[in-house]
Order: sequence, then structure tokens, then C-alpha cells
Amino acid sequence: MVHPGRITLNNVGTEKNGPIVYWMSRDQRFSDNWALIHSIELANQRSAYVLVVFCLDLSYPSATPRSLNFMVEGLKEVERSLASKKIPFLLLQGSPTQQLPLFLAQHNASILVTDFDPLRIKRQWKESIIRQVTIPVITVDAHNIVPCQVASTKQEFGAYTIRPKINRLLADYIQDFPEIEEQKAPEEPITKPISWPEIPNINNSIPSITWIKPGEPAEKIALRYFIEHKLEGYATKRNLPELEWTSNLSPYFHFGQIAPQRVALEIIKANATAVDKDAFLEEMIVRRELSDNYCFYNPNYDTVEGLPAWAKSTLDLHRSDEREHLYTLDAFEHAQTHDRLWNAAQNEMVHSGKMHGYLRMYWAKKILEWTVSPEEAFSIAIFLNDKYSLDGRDPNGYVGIAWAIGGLHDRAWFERPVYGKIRYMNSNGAQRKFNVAEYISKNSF
Ligand code: FAD
Ligand code: FO1
Repeated sequence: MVHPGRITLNNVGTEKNGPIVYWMSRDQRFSDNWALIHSIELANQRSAYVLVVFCLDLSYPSATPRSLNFMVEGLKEVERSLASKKIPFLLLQGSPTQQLPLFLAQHNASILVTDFDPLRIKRQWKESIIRQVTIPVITVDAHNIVPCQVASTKQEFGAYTIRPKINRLLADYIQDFPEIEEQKAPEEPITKPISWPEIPNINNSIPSITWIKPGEPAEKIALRYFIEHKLEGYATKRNLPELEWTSNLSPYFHFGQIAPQRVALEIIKANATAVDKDAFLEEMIVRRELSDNYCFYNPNYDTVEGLPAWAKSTLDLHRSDEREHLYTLDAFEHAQTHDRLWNAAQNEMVHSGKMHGYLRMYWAKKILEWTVSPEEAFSIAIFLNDKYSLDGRDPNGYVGIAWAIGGLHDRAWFERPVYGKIRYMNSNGAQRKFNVAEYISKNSF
């Protein structure tokens, strides 16, 4: 049974006689999906059936052909897996706020279930849909191991405040997932194979990517590869970008193609040292869930406005400090700064769709240093990260940028020009930490 703590009733409503509709959005997977599992539970209690629907919005903010293709290829796998259990899957195109209420009425849906997402757009979609329907609407947190609203009821100060709250509840929530059984087919077949749209390549300046395959079987291979080859040594090597010693799971997490809870279960039983496993679980559980916490409880998660008061005031005090270098968005985007390490990091993101985590910190901090204001730095960093990163447009991205540029979840450091008390990073520090020359040579184009 799905833990009741995962489930929120958003609209009481009155049930109708049709299917339970699961509006899949953030958790785009068949396996290990508490929102799908709960939909099946509700259907079984009512002798109804489950119908899964995805609403494809090609004008989703900051989406590019790169991210949309990755998502759609993953959804094709979802379609195949659901079909194998006779669960109908339908694709709607356009804005969910227009498409979904019509669809629910046409199918006489009894209950609408959806997955939890702390980001503004999904919350606005959901609120608009609730205003247009009369049936119950339920949200299931299928993304976090400890559901976001259960882990904490307020914005947390940092990892040190959310960690004990999550750890206290982990054992309650880290249950094994049940198998999904074949559904009794509805009397009238309501689906035919989806004709998937071609994603228009409106922006062919973004190179396509082949090193990472989207979808459910690929994520399992990536997880297995990480456990067998890189979990051992993760604690010490993850911050050495030239070694590429991280899991590369973030694009799968972003599109919900793998459940963090599945990854946690596999890591816990893997054959590796406790130090390595704990280091990984700290990132994948505590840090990741801290991002959802910030975005859920802070409506200004993607602007300077949302930053802690001390950070805003120190950045304000240094507004008119002289900047040694100033670059435009265009110069940043085309990796045309004086700094070869920064350019290499930007190139890595543009060409591979992912930047190493250590470099992401350096990259964002330098944008603060080389722009006229923290506001401009924030918006350039978000624009570039969301445009090029497969895992962009994600709570982790907004929080990572707020951490680097605005001291979020960090403490005050020594005062220095431009940064004020925001933690500083420079290329000399990077030289001491890892093989900068090797990283640059791998990412020179
Ligand atoms: P691994 O080291 O293998 O970590 C495993 C998982 O733990 C990650 O997939 C992620 O879910 C989680 N994790 C790791 N580091 C962090 C972190 N610092 N904060 C929160 N969760 C973490 N992450 C994104 O998913 N999308 C983004 O757009 C994004 N943008 C970032 C921008 C900046 C400026 C910074 C500083 C960080 C950003 N991060 C982002 C966080 C982090 O860098 C990435 O999650 C990580 O590099 C993903 O690679 P991986 O899966 O190989 O990581
Ligand atoms: N969610 C949807 O329900 N429909 C979409 O068409 C859609 C497009 C999309 C494109 C890029 C991207 O990064 C995310 C997209 N998402 C879409 C949402 C996504 O699955 C997540 O819910 C959030 O991005 C993470 O919280």
C-alpha cells in the first residue's frame, strides 16, 4: 500500500463512474512509480480501470529539441511497458490546462491523480485544472523518498537542518515497490498506438547527444554501470572532473525515468564501502530533497529575491564594485571569456548536455563575478543551464545556482570584492584540486 504520507487530496470533489486517470508529468516511468501504484489501488477499490495520460506541451518553458527528444523517447518506453500490462496510455498535445479538463469530461473520469512537483508551472497547471473540474484531485509524491511536505513543513536553512528530519523518516518510506499486475482490459479498447510528434528542430545550434540513452532500460544500465565501476571511490573521486566519477543519473531523475528510491535500494545493497555509499546517498537524498524543499516553500526560487537576507544585503553592498571582466550573454554562451577553464565547462555543457558538478559551482560563481549585477548573473546562469543541460529546468538547477551566486544553504565567508560574503572560488583552487589541463583538453572545441 502506498504510504498515506505521500498522498495529498487537493480537491474533494465528487467521483464519477469512469476510469481513474493518472496524469503523468514529473515521474515519467512505469516502474517504481507510487502515483501509478496509488491509481491502481484506487481503481481496484472501485472495480474501475486506470488510464494514464501525458500532456505534451511543446512550448514548455526553456524546453529545447534536446530536452524534448530525451523526454519523448523515454515516454515511448512508458507506452510499451504500460501496454504490456494492458494499461491504456494516451498522449494529449498542448497546454494541460486546456486539454486535460476536456479529456476528463470525455472519459467521465472518476478521480484525477498526478505526481508531485514543486515548480511553479506544474503548480499553476494543477490549480487551473482544479478550478475547472468537479472530481477529486490527488497528488502523490512519487519523486522524493521522504515526501517533500512530510520531510518538512517550512523552508529549511540547509542540509544540516533537513538531514535529521529525513533520516528520522527514511525507514518508514523506503518500502519496496509492489509488482504491477496486468490490468483487466476495459470493455471498449480506448487506445491505439500513439503517433508521436516530430520534435521541430527550431534551434539547431544545440548539438544532438548520443552518449546517454533516454528511457527505462537505459537508466537501469546506467545505474548498474555506476554501481559496478564508480560507486567504489565515489567519496574521494566525485569532485575530480577529469575522471568523470559520478553517476550521470541526473537526466533520468529530472524526467522521472528512474525513481530515486529504486537507486537508494540498489545502492544500499551494493558491495561498496559505507563511506562511498553514504557520500552518494547524501547527494541523492538529502541534497536533492533539499532542492525540492526550497522550490516548494519559496515562490522566488529562481530569482535573487528568494535568497537569504544576509546574502541579499552583502550582494547589495558590493553592487558598484569594479568588475575586472564583463561579458554579455552572447560571450558566455559562445564560451568566449578569458578563462580557459570556464570556457571548457561551458563547452562541456553545450556539447554533452551536462556539466560536471564541481565545475557547475565554479561556472556560476564566475558569472556573478563577470556581470553587472547579481540579478543579471542569476538570469544568465538559469538561461544557459536550462537551455543546454539535459537535467536543467529542475529544482536542483535553481538551487545550485542560488547556492553558487546567492549563498543559499551556505554560510557567510570572508568579505571580498563583488562577492561580498558569498563563498568565492578561483582557478588556482581548481588547479590544486584536480587536473585542470586534462579537463580543458577534453572540452576544447
Ligand atoms: P552524482 O554525483 O552522481 O549525484 C547523484 C545524484 O545526487 C544527482 O543525480 C542529483 O540528483 C543528486 N545531487 C548531486 N549533487 C547535488 C547537488 N549539489 N544538489 C542537489 N542534488 C545533487 N542538478 C540537476 O539535477 N540539474 C541541474 O540543472 C543542476 N544545475 C546545477 C547548477 C549549479 C550552478 C550547481 C552548483 C549545481 C547544479 N546541480 C544540478 C546539482 C549537481 O551539480 C548535479 O545534480 C550533479 O552534477 C548531477 O550529476 P550526477 O547525476 O552525475 O551526480
Ligand atoms: N511535463 C509535462 O507534463 N509535459 C511536458 O510537455 C513537459 C515538457 C518538459 C520539457 C522539458 C523539461 O525539462 C521538463 C518538461 N516537463 C513536462 C516537466 C518535467 O517532467 C518536470 O515535471 C519538471 O521539469 C521537474 O520538476
